[in-house]
Amino acid sequence: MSERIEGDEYRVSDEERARFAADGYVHLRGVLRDDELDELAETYDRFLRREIEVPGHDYCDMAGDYGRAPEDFSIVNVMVPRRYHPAWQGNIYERRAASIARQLQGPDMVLDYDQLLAKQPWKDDAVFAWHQDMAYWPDTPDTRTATTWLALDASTEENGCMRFVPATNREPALRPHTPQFGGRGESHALGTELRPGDEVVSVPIARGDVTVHNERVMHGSGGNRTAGFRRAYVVAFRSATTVQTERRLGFTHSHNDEPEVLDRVGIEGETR
Ligand SMILES: O=C(O)CCC(=O)C(=O)O
Repeated sequence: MSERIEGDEYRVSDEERARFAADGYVHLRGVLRDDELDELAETYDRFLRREIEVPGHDYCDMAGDYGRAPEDFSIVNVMVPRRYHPAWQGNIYERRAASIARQLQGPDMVLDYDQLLAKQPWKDDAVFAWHQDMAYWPDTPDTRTATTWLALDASTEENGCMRFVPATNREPALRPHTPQFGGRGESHALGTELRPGDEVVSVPIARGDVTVHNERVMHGSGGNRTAGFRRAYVVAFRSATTVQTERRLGFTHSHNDEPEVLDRVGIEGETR
């Protein structure tokens, strides 16, 4: 059991804080206990069985276009699940992740959005394209972000764990991103290319561990070559003023946001 946990708090060490600042991501062990994970997984699986209704493009495949039939999805993506299942708001993961975000990025971090990313078994194409999260979002003066990625199943090389290119967060400009499966009306996924010399680090993590990444580090993940699901639960924190600005622009991270709002971000070749 993690001695780092005290109620809603998870204690991040100075070394982990330094690693997050330098590399753009960090692996934190033992953030949720087994009983806490079991309870979250029960609701998670209700989303996967579609017992909790998720409208429009907030239930989609991140490895294909919006035309794919749900039974063929490779990466089941549920956007903003706490909106569709309000009982999740304020759950233990949100509270502990908030304590982590504040230690990594400052006391003004607030929850911006949540997301479920479940790779179906035996899906070679359950590949999350290389990207920097900021390419998906409107430009704002303060971009600080802590995105916590919780493994509900052990996340391995074989089932498609997260991969990072350390220190890309310190490059002077975002890399150019392009839509992966047609325009913004046809799919949500954006991607960018590895460059010669990029060092790729795979980060397998245990059930109950999290990785935390910032808005600029380049990351992605490979297919699922196992008989089991790879279930991840993401909660992202940004500064209160940034979240206010996003909402003023009509940007909520829902894939059902107005098309003209989504069109303003993630444009081919755009750099910031
Ligand atoms: O779950 C994955 O493989 C990718 C997740 C991701 O890109 C993100 O949370 O920003």
